[in-house]
Amino acid sequence: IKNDLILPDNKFPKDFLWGTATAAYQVEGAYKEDGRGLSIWDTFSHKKGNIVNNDNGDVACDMYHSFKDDIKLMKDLNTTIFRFSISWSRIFPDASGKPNQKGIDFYNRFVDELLANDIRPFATLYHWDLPQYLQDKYKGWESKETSKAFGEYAACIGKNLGDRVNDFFTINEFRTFIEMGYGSGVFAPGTKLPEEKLGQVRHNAVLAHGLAVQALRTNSKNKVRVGLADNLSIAVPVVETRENIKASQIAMREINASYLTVILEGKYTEKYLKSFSTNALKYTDEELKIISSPLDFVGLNVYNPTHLIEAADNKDGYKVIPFAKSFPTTTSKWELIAPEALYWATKHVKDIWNVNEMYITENGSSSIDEKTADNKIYDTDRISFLRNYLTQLQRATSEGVPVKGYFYWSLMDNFEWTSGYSVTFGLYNVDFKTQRRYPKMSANYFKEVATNNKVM
Ligand code: PNW
Repeated sequence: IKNDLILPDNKFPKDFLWGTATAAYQVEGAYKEDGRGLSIWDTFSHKKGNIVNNDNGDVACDMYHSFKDDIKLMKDLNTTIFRFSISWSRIFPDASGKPNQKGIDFYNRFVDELLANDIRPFATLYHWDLPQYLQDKYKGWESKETSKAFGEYAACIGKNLGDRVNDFFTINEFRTFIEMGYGSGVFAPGTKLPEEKLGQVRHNAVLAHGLAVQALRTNSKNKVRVGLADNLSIAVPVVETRENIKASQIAMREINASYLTVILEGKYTEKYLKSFSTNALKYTDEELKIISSPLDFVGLNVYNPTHLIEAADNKDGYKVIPFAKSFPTTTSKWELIAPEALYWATKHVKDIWNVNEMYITENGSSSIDEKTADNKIYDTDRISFLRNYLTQLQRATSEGVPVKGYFYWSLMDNFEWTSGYSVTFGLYNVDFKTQRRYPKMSANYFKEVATNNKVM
């Protein structure tokens, strides 16, 4: 063996930031404490048959009480940023419109503890837990009243946290909560609308985003930075030829027409508008302006590619190639494993829309996580997943794609929506009987990555 071993040169840029992410309903628990109101996810998960094992988020990881210890875990990982979400119904529990001081105080304590530990907080305002009274009163996102209410909530957060939290994401994953919550109805609130009506729900949600961007800026003491956390649809060139890459750019704008495209361009694409009959989509030019309020950065949740693209001589300029039946996935069937999705998501966003600051707001693997007799978890598939995805992210940053940080989903196992606690994404395993946390082998892996700022 030679002793002049040359290590791979796969560093991330010098100031690249590493962190983890969670969401309120998935980790906090304490669902009735300190005046919290119910959200649509409480209602949905309390109804038998909606969630695997009829699990719910009443207790979850109990982070409402354990956050000081959990912040130590972030330190143990050598991470310096953390993405969490604020529970809207802790702040505005009911239709009275009066903010709940105890709810605000919880986030004050939480943020102060992060700052005391030199961890920079990135707060998401909406991670799907709509206050139930807005669903009852207005049918939730079916109404622009909910968009307005979101703007008022954002103003309140700006006033109360905008002196210490400098970085905000408005809304997490439009596509998931709208298509699944109001389209197929498998997520809360369980509404099933036809495509024709879904367009309005999407519009109301991007309008809410725009109103929140403005409200955060006007009401915060500091000059806060604002973006969103979007799980954009990702067009991957099936073979990386110049023609296919161009075709995948064209596809990218169309498949994201209702969310990222309108937010970054201030208009819907012609093709998208044509898919609705006259007057099915109610919006004004003024609203398009609000929706496209300038952002400081764009957050991308990236797990899987959604479209494989080839160039084509047709009216669209591209052709969608099907995923093979045997395409590999993680334990979540929707999570197709294709690390290049991370490269193409970020590169396309830069090339198409000239975005000059991006964060990977989520990326992670759901694995089986078997425990050995001595409570160890050798989640080597997750390590391999991470190495492959991060290699593609490093490929992007080394070409100058302006990604400034990465949040692993998730810090710990938590309430995985309709899968309850049966699907796990964490770097830490949680024993939900004792609330003890155990680092998986991937926690060590991620710590090495964060410490060395390179793919390991
Ligand atoms: C995202 N799908 O959700 C969310 O932002 C997280 O809250 C969640 O825990 C994480 O990804 C892992 O699932 C998704 O069915 C949930 O395609 C479902 C899907 C996609 C994303």
